[in-house]
Amino acid sequence: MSKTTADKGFSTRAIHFGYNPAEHLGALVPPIYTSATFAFPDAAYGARCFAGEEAGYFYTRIANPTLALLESRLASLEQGAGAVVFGSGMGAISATLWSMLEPGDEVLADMTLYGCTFAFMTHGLARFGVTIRHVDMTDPGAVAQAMGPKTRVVYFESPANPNMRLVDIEAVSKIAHQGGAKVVVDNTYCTPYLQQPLLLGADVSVHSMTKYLGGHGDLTAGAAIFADFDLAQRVRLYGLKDMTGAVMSAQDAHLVMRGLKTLTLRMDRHCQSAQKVAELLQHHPITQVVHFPGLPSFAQHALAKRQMRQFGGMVAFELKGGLAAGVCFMDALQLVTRAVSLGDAETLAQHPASMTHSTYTPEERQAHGISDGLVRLSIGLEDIEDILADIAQALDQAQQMVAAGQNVPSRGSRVEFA
Ligand code: 3LM
Repeated sequence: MSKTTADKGFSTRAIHFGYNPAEHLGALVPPIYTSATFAFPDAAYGARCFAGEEAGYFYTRIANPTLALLESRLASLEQGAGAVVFGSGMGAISATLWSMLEPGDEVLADMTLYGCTFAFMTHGLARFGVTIRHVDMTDPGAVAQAMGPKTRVVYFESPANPNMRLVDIEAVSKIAHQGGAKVVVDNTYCTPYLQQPLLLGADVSVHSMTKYLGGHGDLTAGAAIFADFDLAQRVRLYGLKDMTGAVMSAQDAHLVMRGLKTLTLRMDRHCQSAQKVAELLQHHPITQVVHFPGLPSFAQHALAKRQMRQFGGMVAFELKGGLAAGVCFMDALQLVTRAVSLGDAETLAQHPASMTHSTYTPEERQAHGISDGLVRLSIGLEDIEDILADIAQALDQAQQMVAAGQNVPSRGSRVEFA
């Protein structure tokens, strides 16, 4: 029997849920089961496992004790009926959607999606007879208008990567359910600590655990958490087992569970520091616009306060002087690291149009609200004074470049578009 922590607080469950050292020779940290396969006591038992008549472990691509512990912990944290973990966030997204859709079905997706999710839909699913329609989900009325008889899945991120637009999860879930569709929310930016989509009516919450859940930039993993256990089983036995094989390693599951132990502490710090960075950006004369849900000037600030526990660790902004000024800013950074990904201890800066969202054509980016001048920051855990000082000096350099009338980046950097 595991220690009963189901009724305990979020941090307690993130540390203890589903595990009792007394059942594992007293080991404080859960053992890592690296075995790919599991011995059958006799042939009939093996046959029953394959027939789904035995609950035992038999092959890690389907289930593994270390992965199962992480899955139960994630389901507890986001109050789902079940969870499935994957080898990447894209593994989670693709396995989930492969399992929910058939040729002829339609997905309603928000305008702004992470670049590879957009590519999976438009270059992937669309080739297999699924219609993808994009609608501005910041307006729930637009979702109601767009729902059709073939709409099976309503899919969005909130906040959206990279421009931070929010979607009212509760309102859109109601509309989707009225039309007979299921709702999948990418909750990567928030983690289960900041936002709980299933409690707001969504059916599935997907995560790239490569980001805040792992938290240290040293693993690639994904998860899907389900309101309905039967759908979780379908995604495991079809989307994971047969369609993608995107299985997570037990070592990485151990690292994610280590990350979960400090999730609330890290998120509190990411959020506090991001607020300060957003305020610095807002007050700098070179800044054109800052996208951060915690700023009172953010168009959806009221929704953010209602739907999110805090405002997250991601900030996006544009400088006067557009792309050239943004590139100058990025190249002037000394402490902040130029890299894609997010949710790490290190503060990271990247340029969505040429990096994470280069899967969109320039025309698509324009239509989908991803402007060429946008710069994205993932605020890390360094001392806030050091983060602010580095960003301030890089902003000053960009300002000097713009004031000098230069419209090419100072160090000869070039950003090319596909
Ligand atoms: C990035 N994002 O820098 P993996 N959903 C969201 C994401 O942001 C991501 C995924 C899913 C970034 C990765 S870009 C080459 C680097 C909201 C990933 C996919 O498969 O674990 O990478 O997650 O924005």
